[in-house]
Amino acid sequence: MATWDFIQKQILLGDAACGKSSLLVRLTDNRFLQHSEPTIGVEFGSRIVEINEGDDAGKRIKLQIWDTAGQESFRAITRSYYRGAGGALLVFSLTSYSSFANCAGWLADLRAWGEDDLLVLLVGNKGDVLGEGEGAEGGERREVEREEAEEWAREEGLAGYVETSAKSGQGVEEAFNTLTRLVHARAQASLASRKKAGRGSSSLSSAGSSLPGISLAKEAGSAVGGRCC
Ligand SMILES: Nc1nc2c(ncn2[C@@H]2O[C@H](COP(=O)(O)OP(=O)(O)OP(=O)(O)O)[C@@H](O)[C@H]2O)c(=O)[nH]1
Ligand SMILES: [Mg+2]
Repeated sequence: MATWDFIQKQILLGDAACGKSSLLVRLTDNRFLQHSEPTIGVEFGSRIVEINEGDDAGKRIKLQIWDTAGQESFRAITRSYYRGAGGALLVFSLTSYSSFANCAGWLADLRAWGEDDLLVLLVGNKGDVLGEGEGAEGGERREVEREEAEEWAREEGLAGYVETSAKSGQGVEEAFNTLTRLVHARAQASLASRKKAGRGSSSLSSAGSSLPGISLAKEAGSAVGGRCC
């Protein structure tokens, strides 16, 4: 039976048709849907990520991923899922400049409705259609240069920028793993400083509500301790 030591919530957001659901399906099922349907409201996926360094090396994080609809008409619903997320993958398509330009609006939304210390990873998807990298098919023009995306991510203080292909799988694991480990490290640092300030133990009993994206340690669905992520 699958066990985990920590739980973390992440959200996927960005313009319609940039490939959010395809990234999730690639991560959770390792397959690609050529004709993926637009998401209605929100969908959910889950995956275990192992921590590879630091004090918690070898421990497992159960990642809960909420995949939101890019269509404007669902905005009120999808915003309600931002709460409690420790990480967000802000996705655009490398073949659509407008989907990149719209990331500013998505980020403003996240800042208005998400947790204060939410970590955001910028993701440029559909790398395979550019004729670059492993599994690339070519045929479409790159409309967003890597440098521009990296610079914007830096200016906005985001956790970083990665390029992916849900079709070939390139960069997908890296994107989710990177964000998960960064959120975990930040949560642990925050926990340590709270403990130092003498407020650690009491705030841990509220199942992750005190720190974004984290919750009590669990084993096979039942709480086994009071440790936070
Ligand atoms: N070539 C290529 N096509 C992709 C990739 N990711 C997604 N697509 C295609 O792009 C279309 C939209 O993908 P979705 O994953 O449904 O997009 P979405 O962002 O979830 O869209 P909404 O749910 O409407 O917000 C589908 O036809 C996918 O097959 C990719 O990495 N490469
Ligand atoms: Mg979708």
